[in-house]
Amino acid sequence: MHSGLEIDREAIQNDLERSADFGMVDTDDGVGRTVLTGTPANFAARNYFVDRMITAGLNVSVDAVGNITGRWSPPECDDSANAVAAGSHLDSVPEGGIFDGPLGVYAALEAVRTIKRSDWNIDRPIEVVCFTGEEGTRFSDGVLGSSVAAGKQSVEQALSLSDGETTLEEALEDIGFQGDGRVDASKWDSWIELHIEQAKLLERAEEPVGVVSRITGTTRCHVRIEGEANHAGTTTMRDRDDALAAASELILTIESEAQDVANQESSTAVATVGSLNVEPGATNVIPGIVTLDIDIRDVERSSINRILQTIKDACESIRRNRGLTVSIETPYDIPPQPMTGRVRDALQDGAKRLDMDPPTLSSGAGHDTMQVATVTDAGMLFARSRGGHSHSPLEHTDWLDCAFATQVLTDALAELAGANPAPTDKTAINQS
Ligand code: HGY
Ligand code: MN
Ligand code: MN
Repeated sequence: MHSGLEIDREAIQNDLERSADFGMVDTDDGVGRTVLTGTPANFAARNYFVDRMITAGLNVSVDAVGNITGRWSPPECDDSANAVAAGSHLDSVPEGGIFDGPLGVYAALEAVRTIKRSDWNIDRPIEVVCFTGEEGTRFSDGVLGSSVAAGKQSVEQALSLSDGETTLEEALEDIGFQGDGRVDASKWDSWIELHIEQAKLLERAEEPVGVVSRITGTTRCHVRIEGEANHAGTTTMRDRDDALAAASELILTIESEAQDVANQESSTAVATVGSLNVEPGATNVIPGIVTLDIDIRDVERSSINRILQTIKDACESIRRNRGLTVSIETPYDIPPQPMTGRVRDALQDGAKRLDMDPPTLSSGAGHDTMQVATVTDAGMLFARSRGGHSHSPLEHTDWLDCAFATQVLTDALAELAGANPAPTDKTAINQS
């Protein structure tokens, strides 16, 4: 590590343990957190983060979709230069873990605190960022704040998103985090996100950290199948238009196609029917309407296209063979995203200064970085996940691994910000 840039391990652990208090839920699997965008738990998590950034002397701002930025631009740096940014998200899935998101946010803050208290100068400002609604469990399909920061959707479009009762704008107003303007990721020099791996590769390799080469593409389909609700006892089998039986055909076709693609073309191809809704949903009524949501992913675009085509063909055969009405939309379609060499190199340099030689690996999970990487140089660092668990209270990353990863992030950020040892005759520049 750059000498004099040792992080404070306790500080990052304290921040993460405190962050875990917000939206804490007790489950059979242990203690998790539920922090959905715009809820009181989200308010508490955001507020604590803002307090910690103010305490660290950063200049805090909140944009119109609730993205939070803490900026450090010390006197000796060029305030007009494009900033180096780092961060992640503070929202969670229901009963999620305490590291998915907060690790990246608080590691970025600790990195700035470390450089700030050191004898190093930086050439570029550094910004610590928390994006709104990465998980998409309440509004949109995910990566919400970063999609606005990357110009993928307008502030107006985002604010009008609704959970069926409340718009994002109202939810953010409720918690006092509906600010002004827009974080513009294209203005950054570069971006790094530290995140838990949420898989088992680093654990199997006995490595604490890994450098991400590319992030999977994700396409989500919403399918609606309309049959005819009818009496389960008096409707003969040949007189039925059973929407759930038709959906079951589709679901098994999706599974077998994804298995074929994974076996034949790309082992990282996956497809999941994550939600299914049956109407009217009574035991003695033939299902009239079924809606299902499908999540298709791979680091190869060709795999996603092949699975998507099979889904469309299967919908067509349900129309033709069963005479049902089938509609399919793909409102969420993010291509696979390679990470930038310059940022990957800075992360590898940081790890090498700690005598580590981290593996490179692709990400099967989606992240805010896949949006940011479309408009600036971007990279990700993974920290080992115990048992690969995530999106559950079983999610855990050892504190030493959190420290290692935060140290690598700090070194990489320092490198990208042009950190250099302050001249020894440094006047008493007010660093606060
Ligand atoms: O769904 C994802 O891949 C991410 O964890 N939100
Ligand atoms: Mn997640
Ligand atoms: Mn995440």
